[in-house]
Amino acid sequence: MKQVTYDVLIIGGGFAGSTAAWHLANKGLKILLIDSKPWSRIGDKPCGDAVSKEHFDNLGMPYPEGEQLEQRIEGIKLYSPDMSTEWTVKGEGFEINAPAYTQRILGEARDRGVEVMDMTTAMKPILEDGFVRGAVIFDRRKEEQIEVRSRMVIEATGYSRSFRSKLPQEIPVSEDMDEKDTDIAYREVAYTRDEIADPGYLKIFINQTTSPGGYWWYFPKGRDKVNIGLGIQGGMGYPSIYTYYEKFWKDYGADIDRNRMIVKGGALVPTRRPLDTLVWNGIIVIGDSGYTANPVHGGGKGSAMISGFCAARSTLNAFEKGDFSSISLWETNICYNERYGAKQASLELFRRFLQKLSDDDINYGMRKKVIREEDLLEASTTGDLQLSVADKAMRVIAGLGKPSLLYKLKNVAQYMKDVKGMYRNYPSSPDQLQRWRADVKQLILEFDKVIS
Ligand code: FDA
Ligand code: PGT
Repeated sequence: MKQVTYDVLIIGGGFAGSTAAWHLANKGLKILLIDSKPWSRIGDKPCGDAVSKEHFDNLGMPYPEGEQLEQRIEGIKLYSPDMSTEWTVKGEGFEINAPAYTQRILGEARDRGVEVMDMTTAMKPILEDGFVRGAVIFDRRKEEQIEVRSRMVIEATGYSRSFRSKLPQEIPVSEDMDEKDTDIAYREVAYTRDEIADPGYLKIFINQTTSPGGYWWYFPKGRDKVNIGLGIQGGMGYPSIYTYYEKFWKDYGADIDRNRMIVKGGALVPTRRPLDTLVWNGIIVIGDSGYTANPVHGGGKGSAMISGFCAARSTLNAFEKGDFSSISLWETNICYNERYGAKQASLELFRRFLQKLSDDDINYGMRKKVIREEDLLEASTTGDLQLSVADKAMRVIAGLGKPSLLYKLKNVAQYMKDVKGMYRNYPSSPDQLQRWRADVKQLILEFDKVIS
């Protein structure tokens, strides 16, 4: 078999992998990025395509422009199940053309020296002395297997987790997930018959009947094009996602012309805290494969970028030290958890709570502003649901007269705070991981009992 050697092998060129490549390019390392897709389809995966502007600012990444940008976003409108309450959350963002933007980022990385092989799949890891030392890959253009030896592998295979799932179980980054910690999501992008009235706003419709454990969305891509779809919780034995789509699409997007469809498709969204560790000897896992999406709204492109940035930073440091062990790469976890992971843990609990609410609870909660829109924004931006908010909510709920899951809100806020505290005390080295992980699991078990 042909053998080649690189410093870094990046597997997957989606938002996570291409961001890592972009930040690593031109830094004196020999880098290979591979993706199973042909170049023209890189970045093309089922997605709502909405990304907050802040992520680009925080990471020094270029804004989408030209064909990469389909609509500037000014905020999100959130609708209660009975449609009687509309909340508006202000915030700048972009509705992007994901393939165009991803190919731009990857193209810039390639221009600055990163080698890119499309139509090439990582088949299996090369493992030696407990270290990941590369991968056997298959190049579909030349129909040949190649052994790629590298000091480091950055695993960015998306929700398929197709590389890290082949690692032995004793390597912590092989950790699997519970299907209930996912949403199954499906979307169509199509032209509309009428002009969209306020294309600057993303619309999110919460309804446990039409999208149990998730929501419907209507994300404009200009005045006459829209990305419309829904998520439902995985592992619950619900009917297929298509059944829901076919049954309810007219409730949310009556104006779409399905004869003028541009693209359709579905995929999984992880809705949990990140992998307990994103690194092990010789490997960093990023993006959906590392469960980096936001547990409450399912958006994962911004946090995939954060994880790519953190991976690049610690990879550069590892090369400076000449040490690719889990201890050396550990700072990836610290970097990611500080920037997003701790908030995810807190929002995982919030998500578990929200998914148990009935439509009546949500109608009531939104109408009476048990939580106000700014509190929801604050919670989904920082992961903090203030206890003062929960206190106020208790006073509102006191007038409710019937027992409700909403009564548990104060407990929920406390647990969210506690789990964030645990992430603030994230282990400083791998040897403390097992203990910490057991504590986090214990807290989640306890929380589930409280809200059951
Ligand atoms: P991504 O899946 O993009 O990339 C992985 C890449 O790895 C792919 O290109 C694949 O071909 C490649 N690959 C996999 N295995 C390989 C192998 N063995 N060898 C070589 N290549 C391999 N997020 C958001 O921010 N805003 C939104 O509006 C939405 N909406 C939304 C809707 C729907 C329907 C879904 C399913 C998801 C969303 N998300 C979202 C989530 C978002 O799409 C997701 O979090 C990111 O795209 C994840 O980016 P990654 O780079 O991690 O994976
Ligand atoms: C309830 C479980 C839901 C499970 C998930 C469903 C999966 C569906 C499929 C995924 C579709 C993805 C849509 C992505 C939307 C992007 C939203 C967005 O960009 O949000 C911004 C940015 O957040 P960020 O975390 O990326 O960045 C933070 C910061 O900018 C950078 O540090 C923030 O805006 C919001 O968060 C608005 C709130 C959205 C809430 C979604 C609905 C939740 C349901 C709430 C019910 C409330 C009821 C209360 C009653 C008490």
